[in-house]
Amino acid sequence: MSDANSNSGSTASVKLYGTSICGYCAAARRLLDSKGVAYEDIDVGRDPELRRHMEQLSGGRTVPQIFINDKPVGGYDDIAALEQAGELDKLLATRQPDSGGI
Ligand SMILES: N[C@@H](CCC(=O)N[C@@H](CS)C(=O)NCC(=O)O)C(=O)O
Repeated sequence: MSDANSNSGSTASVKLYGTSICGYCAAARRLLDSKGVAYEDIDVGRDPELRRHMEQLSGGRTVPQIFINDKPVGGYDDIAALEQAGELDKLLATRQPDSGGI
């Protein structure tokens, strides 16, 4: 059982690291919302240490950074490209394998 996400059945674990004042974050949230997917919205706007953690995990320096099943998939442009390629739904439908925790 996870404290961060409670996956119901067949959906992926999704995390969005972002801020409240970022247009790309808003666009990413809109896209995820349009998919009806639950995600953890982690505000790094007032927490430089958390932002550094995000950068280390993702390898990206901008917000948002999105993770699907703990894999960094990039920012808004990246999930929009996945959507255009018809790949986003597949990723979102993939349930997180039991990772044993990281
Ligand atoms: N291509 C990126 C662009 C993201 C981006 O430029 N985000 C801005 C905030 S809206 C950012 O992080 N700028 C650098 C910074 O704030 O340090 C995406 O689609 O996510």
